[in-house]
Amino acid sequence: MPTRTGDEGGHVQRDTIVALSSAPGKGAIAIVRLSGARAAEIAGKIFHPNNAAAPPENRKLRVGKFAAPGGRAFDEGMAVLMTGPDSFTGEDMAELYCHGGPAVVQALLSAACDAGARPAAPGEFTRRAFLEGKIDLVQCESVADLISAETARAARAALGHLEGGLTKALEAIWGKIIEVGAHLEAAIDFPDEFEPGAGPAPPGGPMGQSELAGRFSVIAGDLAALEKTYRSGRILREGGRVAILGRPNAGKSTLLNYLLGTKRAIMSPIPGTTRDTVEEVCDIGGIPVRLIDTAGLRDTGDPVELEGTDRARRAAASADLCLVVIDAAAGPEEVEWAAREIGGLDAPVILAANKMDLPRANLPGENEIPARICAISALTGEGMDRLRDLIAASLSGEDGGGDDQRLLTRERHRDLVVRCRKAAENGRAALERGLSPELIAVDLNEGQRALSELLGRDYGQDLLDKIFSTFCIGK
Ligand SMILES: Nc1nc2c(ncn2[C@@H]2O[C@H](COP(=O)(O)OP(=O)(O)OP(=O)(O)O)[C@@H](O)[C@H]2O)c(=O)[nH]1
Ligand SMILES: [Mg+2]
Repeated sequence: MPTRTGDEGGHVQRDTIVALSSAPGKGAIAIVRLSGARAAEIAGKIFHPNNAAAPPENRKLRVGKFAAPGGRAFDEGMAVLMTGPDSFTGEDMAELYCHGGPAVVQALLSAACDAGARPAAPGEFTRRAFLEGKIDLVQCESVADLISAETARAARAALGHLEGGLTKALEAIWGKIIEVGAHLEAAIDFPDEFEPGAGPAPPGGPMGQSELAGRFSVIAGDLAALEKTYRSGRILREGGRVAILGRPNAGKSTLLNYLLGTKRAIMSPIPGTTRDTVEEVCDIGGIPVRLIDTAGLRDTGDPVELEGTDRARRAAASADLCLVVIDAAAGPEEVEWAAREIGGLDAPVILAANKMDLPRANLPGENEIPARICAISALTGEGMDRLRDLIAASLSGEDGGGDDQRLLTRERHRDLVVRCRKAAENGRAALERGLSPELIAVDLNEGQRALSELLGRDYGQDLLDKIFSTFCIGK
């Protein structure tokens, strides 16, 4: 593993930080954490174990009382010391378990500061874990993702990243880049064997030009495959936006309510009932889905309704998937409208042919509608399992269905993977143009830099500030 080139790294003595690590508000118990060289000393000043005669032991929970330095006890609870480097941050840490009321927590935080600690910045514990080399940057991000995961599947995916799933995939590519780099170095030293048409490399010698070009293609291909996972990875992390669109009275609000299992939106036989967008999150196939009910689309002179249809269009423009709902009993004009409407949408579309419970309902033919068609009744629930499966499949994408443990989940990941892939493609093109190994090494270095930044082997203060500023305090 290369050394990191950031400006904060290494095993330096940092000041000792303190924060509430459990959720704020009232609860049975709250957890306050300390990390830094003075963690044990500060904990010793504010926590007084009942069996004070016994010496403190690493990782052993003790019962006792909390008090400000030199002050009277304000709570009783438990505390544990965890010495570095085998702690989460890699530094000495203490965890204090007090009663979970705001007054007690505030008293404990103040006591810790009086004893010499400093309030932690957002994500500072995780930042220290990174700086101590306990986890890489992709794993740091997954800590935040695990905390904010809204479905069990999203949480499992974040845990997979924390356990190194994506890191392993990136390291495999890193290994291939290093190997190509070694051959390029050799080619710089033995230029004759690098000539076009020189044939396979002699044992121990540098690879020939075409073999190297092949290696660049493999690296670019691996990166392109990762790149394709970004849509499903982002959706699993942030949630997928699904806009429900259709003409007035098609049953959009009834469908929203059925999928949510609550009467969130007003439903009525009067066309034009929904005026504003109505958004709510639900779990579909383990994916957090933000369903957006919209106003029925029709030409109108009513300014309020017009604003509603504008909002519907905006919801469609920013959606990951559009659910176009038609009243399947309304005749061919409804199907023609849907076909025209779908033609103008950018996002993938599923056509929900609703009201299939009505005797005169007709399912449109595949040739009539340029989208997946699903027959449903939002009133009876018919076809809803299939609709959920289609929504989940569309949001997971072809490449997301396989392995949730190695998805690109953030724009930062995607941008750096694209940068690395382009460098590999440039390297291959340079080889094909017969450029010198020195010039090809420039592309390779660029690719290496992008991967280094992704894993946090090469970072600046600004990058860390940007990433950790989105964390909560206490993590
Ligand atoms: N028979 C039957 N009626 C339905 C079905 N879905 C909705 N309806 C009825 O259709 C009418 C309109 O339903 P809504 O859900 O309010 O329709 P909407 O598309 O939200 O309408 P707007 O908000 O006006 O755009 C209501 O009377 C619903 O009970 C269905 O699957 N079968
Ligand atoms: Mg409605």
